[in-house]
Amino acid sequence: MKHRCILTRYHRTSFDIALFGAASVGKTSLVRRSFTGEFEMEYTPTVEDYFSHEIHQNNYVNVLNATDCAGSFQFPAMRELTIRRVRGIVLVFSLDSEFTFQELYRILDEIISIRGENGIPIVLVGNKKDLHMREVRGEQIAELISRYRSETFPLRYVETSAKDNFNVDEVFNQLLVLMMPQAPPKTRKFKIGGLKKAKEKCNVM
Ligand SMILES: Nc1nc2c(ncn2[C@@H]2O[C@H](COP(=O)(O)OP(=O)(O)OP(=O)(O)O)[C@@H](O)[C@H]2O)c(=O)[nH]1
Ligand SMILES: [Mg+2]
Repeated sequence: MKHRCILTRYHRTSFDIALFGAASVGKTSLVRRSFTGEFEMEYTPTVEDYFSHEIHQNNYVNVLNATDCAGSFQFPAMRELTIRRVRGIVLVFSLDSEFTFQELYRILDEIISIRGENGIPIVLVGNKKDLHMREVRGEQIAELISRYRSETFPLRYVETSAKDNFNVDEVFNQLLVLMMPQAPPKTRKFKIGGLKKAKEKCNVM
């Protein structure tokens, strides 16, 4: 009798990403909502926090290691280190606050000055869509995108509500798509379940 083993191989790739944006725009709420399914109405300012999440697609496992940064500009050295280290950035403003949108210019200028010609993929997020109190016009967003989007700084835009769980996973999926072409460094193949699991998958012919 012939035994033919079908081993399920998974390609596992890790991506370090970071969330930036003004205070209280919903960075923590977005990453929590997408990674754990939870949402808190109560506001607790972040100093720096870390979240990890696996996205499974066929035989691929993409691990997102997210650094959730402080909204205030109190920690420039920490921020610079994070911008140098990560492979993708989620940049959040609140659709009901013109001030939080204007802050993006400052953050984008900083990202560009630090990353230089190496560039980095960015997903721009207009959050709190559920509030229906829009202070930021579509033309303003289009203007910012056309000013900063380039081959080295690919940029996509998503409108979300962390509260209503609207479009939240889309943010991280879009960032993955932008990061994919430069994937390899941390890619490795592995077999789930070790020998026992592999034996269970043997087809007897
Ligand atoms: N209505 C509404 N409220 C939201 C939404 N997302 C977040 N919030 C609320 O906005 C407040 C701030 O949310 P956080 O996620 O803590 O904001 P943050 O950007 O992490 O703030 P910092 O950590 O201070 O930078 C909290 O009270 C959240 O409940 C949303 O989509 N809609
Ligand atoms: Mg936070």
